[in-house]
Amino acid sequence: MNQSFFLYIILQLYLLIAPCNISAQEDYKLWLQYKKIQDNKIASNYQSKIYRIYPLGNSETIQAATKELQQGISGLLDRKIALQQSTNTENMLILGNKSSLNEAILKNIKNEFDIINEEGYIIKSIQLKNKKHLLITGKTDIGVLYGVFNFLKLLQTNQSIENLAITDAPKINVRILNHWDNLNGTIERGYAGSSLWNWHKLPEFIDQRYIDYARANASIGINGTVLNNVNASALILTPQYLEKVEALANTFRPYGIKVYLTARFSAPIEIGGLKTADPYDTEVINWWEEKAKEIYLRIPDFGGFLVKANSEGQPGPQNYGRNHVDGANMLADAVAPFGGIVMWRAFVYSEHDVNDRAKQAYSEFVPYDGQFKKNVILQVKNGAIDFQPREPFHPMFGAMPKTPLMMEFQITQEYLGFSSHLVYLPKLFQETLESDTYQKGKGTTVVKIIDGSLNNHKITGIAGVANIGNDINWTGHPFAQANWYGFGRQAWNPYLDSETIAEDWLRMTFSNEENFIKPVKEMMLESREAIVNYMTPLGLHHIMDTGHHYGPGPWVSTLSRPEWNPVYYHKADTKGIGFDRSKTGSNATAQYAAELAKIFDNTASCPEKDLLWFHHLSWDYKLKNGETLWNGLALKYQEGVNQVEKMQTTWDQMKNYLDETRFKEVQMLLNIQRKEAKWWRDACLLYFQQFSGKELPKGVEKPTQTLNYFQSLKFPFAPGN
Ligand code: GCV
Repeated sequence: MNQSFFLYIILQLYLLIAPCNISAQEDYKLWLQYKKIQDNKIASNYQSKIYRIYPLGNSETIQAATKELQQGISGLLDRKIALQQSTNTENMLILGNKSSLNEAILKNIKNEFDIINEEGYIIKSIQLKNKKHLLITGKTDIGVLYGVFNFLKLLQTNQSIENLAITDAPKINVRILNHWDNLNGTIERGYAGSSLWNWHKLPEFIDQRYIDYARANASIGINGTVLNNVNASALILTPQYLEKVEALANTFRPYGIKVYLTARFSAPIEIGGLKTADPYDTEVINWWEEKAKEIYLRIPDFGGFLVKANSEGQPGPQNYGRNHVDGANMLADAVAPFGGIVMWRAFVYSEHDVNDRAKQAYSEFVPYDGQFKKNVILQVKNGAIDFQPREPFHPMFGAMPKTPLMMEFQITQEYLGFSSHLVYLPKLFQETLESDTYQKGKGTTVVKIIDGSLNNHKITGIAGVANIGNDINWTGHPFAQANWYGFGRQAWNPYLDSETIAEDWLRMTFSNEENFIKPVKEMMLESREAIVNYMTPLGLHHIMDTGHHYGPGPWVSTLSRPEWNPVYYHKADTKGIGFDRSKTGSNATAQYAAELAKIFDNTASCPEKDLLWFHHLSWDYKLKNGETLWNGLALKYQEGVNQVEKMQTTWDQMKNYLDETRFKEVQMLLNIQRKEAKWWRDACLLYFQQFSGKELPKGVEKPTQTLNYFQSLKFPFAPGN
């Protein structure tokens, strides 16, 4: 082979591989793309205002902040940016915490430090000896790092950097991801590959992904991570694993991320050799105290424990005749000397309790209001069943004023199409946060309980069950990255509008072109309602197939626990459909404030989106638009399918704004979504039709298969199970 032919072959091979690689890297970079700014006017304006970086201090966090600025600016402005330790030249980017600032710099600050907290930041245009500079500061180095990411966001989203005077601080203290990762590398309800944590190679091998994970989280203000599944293995608390946890904690620390672990309640027996895990037993108490000491010796800023106890077969204090307060307080005492907290989950329901499952957590926990130690926070899922496409807010949020409650959202899409469906979850999160509990009259929304402002709680928190795995794009679906991003932004500021977040994410991840932003943002904002429509419209819930939760299964009725069966939830019969939770039924409505109970109890005032959650209604019941319930339900299912088709049309028009691979990826995924939306529509309508005995209304497409066919489908290896 002559040399030029050889080079030609190499070039062809490169061209074949290169586009995929570039795009794979783009997927990997999440919203931290730092692509060259396309608009020359904007770019040259930034060029003229940013000369060099002047970092004050040399902590690992300041080093990370400096490096991020260098990386960001060199990408966005397509030039290297050097460091310089002086302000003799104009347009320096000065970064450092409050104590590192000299008098001259401090003179530029008014009351900004008084209005931010320890994690807050200030970005300000300042003058020193008549020279203009930009200052990024905070009370702590972490605040500075947050400021840097937010300054870069300004550039990424093409905002003005003229006369800047920005202050911002998180409204929630514990902004945390819950990984449901198992030590064997699998992830419960994980749809983006295996666990990111390579326990086998830790502690020696620090994967670059751990650092990029920390960068991504810091960029949106996430400051904690629970590394392992709430269905916990006690082994994580053994020295063999704690050494690995320590390595991760050291990696995340410069980015302000604290590590937490789940605590298996029976660990004193399983790894401690004790005969009991009774929280009243002195040996057990000592064991946990010693374990806490051992952990804090390795990880001085260890965050604390997350516990799932006496729920779905997990051990807990009730195994010993004790209660949740006894269990939580015992662990809280163990970590209190080190400043640790206990996040105790309220996700409990029992097969032995004949009451409506939606009522059980409230009944169990509300009587304990005010009895938990100061460093305990109850972690409550957004709704009373389990992360459904739509649930009314969990009544516990309105009922425990003396106890700090933290929100648990699910970012991974267990019940929302796994990582095949495009669903923008911040819309769902916002709906819950904005719900009015009426705890102290109108306007006492869930968000005011979560941020501690209503009842003056010091510990506040929001947790998101992570959707992150070792897929190249981290989350399985390129748009699922928006759910990770959005969760972080809402955890930082739970009052933020999901539309603003979607727009920022699109600009940072894909493009600043208005013709791209507008339609794709609309598509994202509508996507949550679309999935509700094609899966569980009008308040239906928990009608997915068994075990793996993939696809429809409203017919499932044979599981050992009644409340695991979809028939328990929809209660379809010849008379009608829906779960009567009003005062004529399970009376779950009574767990809400009286004003709200009244609204939910009455079919005329109950929001139609929650109708069948609270009421069992006849197939002929008249909806607000004049349609019968049967026709309305069928039309909603069809609307969901139509919405997905509209999403496809929108996406197909976006080709020119995107790299080929990401464009195609989303296109293929939307195809799956349309197919599965139809599957949901057809399977559910054929099944419910057996009870309604009615024809499908005009406008609803004929089913593609028979009910028998849909019932015969099996998915033995569905992911995440
Ligand atoms: C971690 C649901 C999920 C389980 C999950 C549980 C929980 O039941 O299906 O996989 O277990 O919620 O939140 O504890």
